[in-house]
Amino acid sequence: MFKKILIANRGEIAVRVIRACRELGILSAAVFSEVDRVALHVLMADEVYLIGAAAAAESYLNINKILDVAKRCGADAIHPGYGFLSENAKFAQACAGAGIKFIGPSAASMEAMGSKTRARREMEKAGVPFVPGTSRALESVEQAQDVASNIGYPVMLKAAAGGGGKGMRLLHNAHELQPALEAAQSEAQRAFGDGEVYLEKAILNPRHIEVQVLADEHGNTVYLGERECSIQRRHQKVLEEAPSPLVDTEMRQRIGDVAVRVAKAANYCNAGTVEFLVDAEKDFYFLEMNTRLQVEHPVTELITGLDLVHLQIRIAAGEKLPFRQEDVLIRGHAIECRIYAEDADDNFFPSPGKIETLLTPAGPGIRLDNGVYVGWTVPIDYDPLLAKLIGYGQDRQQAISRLARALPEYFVAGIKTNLGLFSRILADEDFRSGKIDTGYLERLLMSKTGSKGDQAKKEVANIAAIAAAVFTQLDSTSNAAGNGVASKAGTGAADAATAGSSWKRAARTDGLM
Ligand code: MV4
Repeated sequence: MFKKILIANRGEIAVRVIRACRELGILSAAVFSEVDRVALHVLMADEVYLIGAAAAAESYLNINKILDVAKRCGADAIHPGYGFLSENAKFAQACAGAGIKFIGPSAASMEAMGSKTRARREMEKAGVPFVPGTSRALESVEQAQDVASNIGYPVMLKAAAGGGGKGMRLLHNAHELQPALEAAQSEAQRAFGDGEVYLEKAILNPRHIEVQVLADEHGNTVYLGERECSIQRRHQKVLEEAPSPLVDTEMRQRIGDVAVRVAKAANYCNAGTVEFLVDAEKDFYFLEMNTRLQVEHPVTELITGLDLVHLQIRIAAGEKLPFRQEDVLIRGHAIECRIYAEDADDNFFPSPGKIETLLTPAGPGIRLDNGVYVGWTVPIDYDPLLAKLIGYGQDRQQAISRLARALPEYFVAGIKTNLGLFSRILADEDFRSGKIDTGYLERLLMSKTGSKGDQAKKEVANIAAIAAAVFTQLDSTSNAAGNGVASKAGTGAADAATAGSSWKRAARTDGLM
């Protein structure tokens, strides 16, 4: 087993990996940028290394600096988390070249899935259902119009190097196609350095369902059920659940078998996710494969009882999967809320700043994967995900009621968050009856009981009043923030305790410089 793992990431996912390392008896080494000197992952890791300026290109995306630290500190493996370098084939290759194990798939598997047209060709060979369309670059307007009229409008024009919806266009007729083709090609060239675009039949208001797969280096590949990820806004997922309310046992097995076929076709190793579009008839089509651990992995962990990060590490260390497909049992239901520092009243714009108060929920069936603490300043430089609140129950109803109970326990002051959105979704009739597709959230946000509605305002005022009372109570007995600011004289023991912990933190912070 590895002795030390370097974590090439930040925020809640870095914390998640540090926890897994500690449980496995592996030392964790964190890297951090200048604005992350006292970030939570830096306070929690066994060793920490400053790698550069806030700009990701200078720090969390800098392959040379990260590999340099890994070699210097003697790490035997690197966990990339999600985002940043997690799907960068050059990075995976460079790790292999330096004799450091990349905890993820091979560079070759990443490349096979990186080009969407190449992935479509691979899936065709493997007999995997995919959306009708082209699997090669479009060469001319005439050819594009031929293809489009054959598959039938509406069609989707997509960038081969894209993914996640970037550079995607919905076209209703041949007149729209001509100008869109050239625009899409030059946009893709600018965004990805690759102007290749292709066409697919458009599936209107699809559901987005993805399947978690795990593969070891000994040829064993399993699926761990699906996640329903249709609740998103502008290609940013907001709430995910497992299992999908749409999928029954029979469909789970079929879509799971297809996902395993996808992974095998890519010669895939470690944890990965196969994305599908599902139409109104419940027919599903391969969309793309994400070659990393995903943000929403906890919902799969809760319904399978497996620890995906442990398994990633064990697989990377060369171990065999410790179970077979028939041993994977799905039990209960889990729902994840992505808590972002963003302003719901201002188009969900990022809302960085200092966290002045933080009350976090707990209790039965509640898991919080958190990346922040009170007194810390959320920088503007990265994705504004603060934490993931996950509710688990014996069934969907209980998962919903536990989350609905936990959400009002959650209070963040100093920055704006999207917390208010989740109570709304959980109370919504369509959500409760599982009537969700990729257009769901936009419809909810457009509907009458908007975020500025009276009800929502009242609820926020109530929560604020309770939180203020709690905070006042805490503040009168000790320095709740523990930030080293002297409390009023005469509080004796509380002062000493606070001083101790902040001194400890100050000492620790000094050590980093
Ligand atoms: C589609 C589609 C409809 N038809 N492809 C958006 C993200 C990217 N991974 C693919 N996406 C879509 N591709 C065809 N042929 C609709 C979407 C889509 C979508 C997919 C998943 C989750 C949310 C979405 C929101 C809008 C559009």
